[in-house]
Amino acid sequence: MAVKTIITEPNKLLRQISKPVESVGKEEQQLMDDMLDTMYDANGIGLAAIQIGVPKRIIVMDISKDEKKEPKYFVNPVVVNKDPIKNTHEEGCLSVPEQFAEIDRPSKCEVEYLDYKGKKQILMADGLLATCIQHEMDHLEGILFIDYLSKLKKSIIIKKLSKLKSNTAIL
Ligand code: GNR
Ligand code: NI
Repeated sequence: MAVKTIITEPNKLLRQISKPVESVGKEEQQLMDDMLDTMYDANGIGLAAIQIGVPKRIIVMDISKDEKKEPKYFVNPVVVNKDPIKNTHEEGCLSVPEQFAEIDRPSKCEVEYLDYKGKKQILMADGLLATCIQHEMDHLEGILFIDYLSKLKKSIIIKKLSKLKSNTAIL
């Protein structure tokens, strides 16, 4: 159990394509525990392994609002079906701090994955769950939500983040 440092844009690591996990063992479970700690510590609702520098196809999520935690673990997730109807949701990202934008994505999707115990599962997601799982699966491909914005909007955000980084470097 440990809180890790979340990598922020601009950083080439975030652009890596994550590799499939061969099996869910102790090492992967330890990683999922650390990812969940890191996600809760940062008040996020999802986290992909690459955000803490590990290029493995592993995601943790918890979209529950109340105190009762409902962690979800996704290893090697694959979208097997998506709704042609799109839904717009305001997105943020722990790797793109303090920036938000409305992003269109399929409103529903079906995802196949392995759970914490390595058991094959299928999930039908809609609403925030669908938005979040698609945002996280983008991380596995090195894609960030700002990639869907116009070149201008994206460059403004990256400039802000670079500035933010150079300021924190002095402190
Ligand atoms: O905490 C997060 N909130 C969020 C809100 C709307 C859409 C996606 C997300 S995911 C984000 C955490 C994160 O960066 N995961 O990769
Ligand atoms: Ni993110």
